[in-house]
Amino acid sequence: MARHLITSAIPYINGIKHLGNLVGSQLPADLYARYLRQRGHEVLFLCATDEHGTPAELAAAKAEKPVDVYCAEMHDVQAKIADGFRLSFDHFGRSSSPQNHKLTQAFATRLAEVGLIKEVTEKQVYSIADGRFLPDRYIEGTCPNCDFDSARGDQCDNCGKLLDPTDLINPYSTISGSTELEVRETKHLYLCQSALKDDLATWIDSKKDWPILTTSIAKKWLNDGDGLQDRGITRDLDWGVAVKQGDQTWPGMEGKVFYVWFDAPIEYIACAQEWEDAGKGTDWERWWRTDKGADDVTYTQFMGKDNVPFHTLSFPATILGSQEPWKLVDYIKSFNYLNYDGGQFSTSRGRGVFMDQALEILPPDYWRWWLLSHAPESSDAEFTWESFQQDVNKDLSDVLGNFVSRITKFCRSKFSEAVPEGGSHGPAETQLIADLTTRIRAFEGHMDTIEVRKAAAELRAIWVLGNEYLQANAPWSTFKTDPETAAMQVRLALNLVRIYAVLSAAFIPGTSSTMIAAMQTDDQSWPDDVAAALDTLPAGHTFTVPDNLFDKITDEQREDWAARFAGKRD
Ligand code: B3M
Ligand code: ZN
Repeated sequence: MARHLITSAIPYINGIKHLGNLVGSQLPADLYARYLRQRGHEVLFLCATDEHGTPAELAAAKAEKPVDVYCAEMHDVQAKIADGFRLSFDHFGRSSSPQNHKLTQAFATRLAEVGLIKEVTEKQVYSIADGRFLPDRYIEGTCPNCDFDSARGDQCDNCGKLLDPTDLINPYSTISGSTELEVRETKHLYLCQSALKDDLATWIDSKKDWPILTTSIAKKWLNDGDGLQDRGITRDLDWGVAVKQGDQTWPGMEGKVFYVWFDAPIEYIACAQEWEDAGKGTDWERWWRTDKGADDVTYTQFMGKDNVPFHTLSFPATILGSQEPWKLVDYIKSFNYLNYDGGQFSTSRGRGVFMDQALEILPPDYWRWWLLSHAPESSDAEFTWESFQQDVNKDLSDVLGNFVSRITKFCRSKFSEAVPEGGSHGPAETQLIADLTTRIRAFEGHMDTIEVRKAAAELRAIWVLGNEYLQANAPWSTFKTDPETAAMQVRLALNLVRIYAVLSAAFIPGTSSTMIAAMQTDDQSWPDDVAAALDTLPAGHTFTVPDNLFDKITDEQREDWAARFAGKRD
């Protein structure tokens, strides 16, 4: 029994995430959290919405809502969808929480105390009409390279050229449209990450077991020099964590906020405080302070590959730089991208399936199963409707669903809705137990090391063993000549239904509950000893035949959905 802290990258507040986002952090984190709880470990699984920064401001403006109102609403929307997918967060927090404001300010204050903060004067575009400095993407104008008339201040979307706002011809503010812009000097706080380079390199080098994807990105940033430039941690925005030292405004930082990537990872800690303050648990420091017991905690983070530099360098720089006893991450599981049907998911073009839409058309387990069994671990993966239809129909309906339905219905028709008595194991059962044992141990190994695809493949193979056993031993034939042996075969298979429910729970929790309910048992103990687990439901134990566990996806549905989610053409 160990203690595991698990966090998923916290999704931006500006809109509903697509299936690629889901499989890149929240869903595999949920898989792992559920599995560890099942194995008897103490787990704290945290996620939140990432609510600050320019994207939140822009999205709120587009929705014509005050940004705080917009964020509160979108947080609820995302929380409901997360529930719909049965993501088992112990708390789903908000980076805009008072706890995170306070903690972010405390970290910056502490970093200044130890001499890791410097002030840098920069030149930035100021809009007189808007009365504010404009972030690069709040400025548009004509591209000096291709004449495109709405190139952004950081990049031209037409020709791709990286730009500086001062490169634009006829620049204007995207907030007001005003062209009354001028370049003014503004001061910002920088975190002296370069001073921590050796500490970070030593720490990363000590992580021999991390996925190659994680360490290769970390080392690239570390050694290119790029990632460890001292980094601006403040911005001229209204919405965010005010730059303060304790309760006092930071001299010269009036009206500024911390950069969203400075406060967002701190929310991993603040979220534990929110969890405690919401009355869901006690003693958050036990999870986060190594001087308060967190030395025993194993901390695992889940994220897409684009988030890796912030979690291997920037956030550890905040933690290490503070010289305070905060828990550092032990393992970073990162993911490549999931593409959609020959291209990318696109929010602006409505291309691909978004989380709310997915739940409108099918229950969560269909999605959980396909996404996890195709998790983009070693390379990018691709969602196609053909693959989705084929794999869901085969794995869930033909293999698992069919096994459960066949054996429960057969028992009801030839015996009763109770586990039958009589007969004893022979060589086929001994072999099956040996095969199941080997595969279940392999499954545990993959789950322990968070190899999601391998774990899914092993689980599928475990389901297949049951079908093959029924096929080869055919209790429906045995029954005619040797009802005792048939009773034994059926008893074994009914017990396998319970075992399958237990093993599958982290992947398909809804279906697992249905199976457990049908078997009318509270016993969800893990099959440590397969032979013993096959005796859990004794002769005479009653059950019910569940409704079909999965409906097959028809060709017509597949075609409808493919057309519906193809997105608007450019
Ligand atoms: N919100 C980016 C993302 O959702 C960002 C992650 C923050 S983790 C602290 O991909
Ligand atoms: Zn251009």
